[in-house]
Amino acid sequence: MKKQIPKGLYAITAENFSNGKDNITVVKEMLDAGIKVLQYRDKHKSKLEKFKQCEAIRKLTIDYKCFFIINDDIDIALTIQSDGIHLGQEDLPILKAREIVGHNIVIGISTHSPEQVRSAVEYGADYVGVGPIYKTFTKENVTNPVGLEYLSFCMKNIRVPKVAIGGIKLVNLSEVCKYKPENICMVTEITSAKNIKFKIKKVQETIKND
Ligand code: TZP
Ligand code: MG
Repeated sequence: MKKQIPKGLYAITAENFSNGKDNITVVKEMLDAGIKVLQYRDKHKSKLEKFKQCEAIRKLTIDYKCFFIINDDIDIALTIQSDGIHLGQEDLPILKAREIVGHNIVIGISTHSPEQVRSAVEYGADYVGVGPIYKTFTKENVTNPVGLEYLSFCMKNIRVPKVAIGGIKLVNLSEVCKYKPENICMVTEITSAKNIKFKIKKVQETIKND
């Protein structure tokens, strides 16, 4: 059976926004708090540093039964056998990525417009990122916010799982939940929280109750 991204909260590493903690420390806290979908994203480290962190995280995510996705690095994803790979609009085309990873690794694609999301599905994306919903300072060269309107379009027209992302915080989570995306992604709201476990608990409660 083909792997599927579990529904719910989707966390992403962001070492620059982690109160001085390294990715491994933050990931351990996230896993202890019950995170079931995690993406490794690091735009500054060398390939070797990323590989070492991903190798350690792969072991942890297996122990904690957490779905593990790697951003950008298909070679690392294949080497450590992650559950998924996440690509942007300027990465390898989906068909080429699929030729490399096959069907045992899920492919997720960031999308920012109806054209992009339709094309992502047509070429076989297993899930799509939908965002940035709100303004965010976490990602460099990020596109302008697409708003809840684009999320609404995707919910009505796109059959693969939708991951809402970008500027989502505990304070605006309820309005995103109204659209019922399969996944909600928060980066800095979690990585920079003083108490990651408490923050995840609050987020999970809000997702469940909405
Ligand atoms: N892709 C689109 S927005 C974003 C990424 C990686 C960053 C979202 O970060 P935050 O801190 O949840 O706004
Ligand atoms: Mg990328």
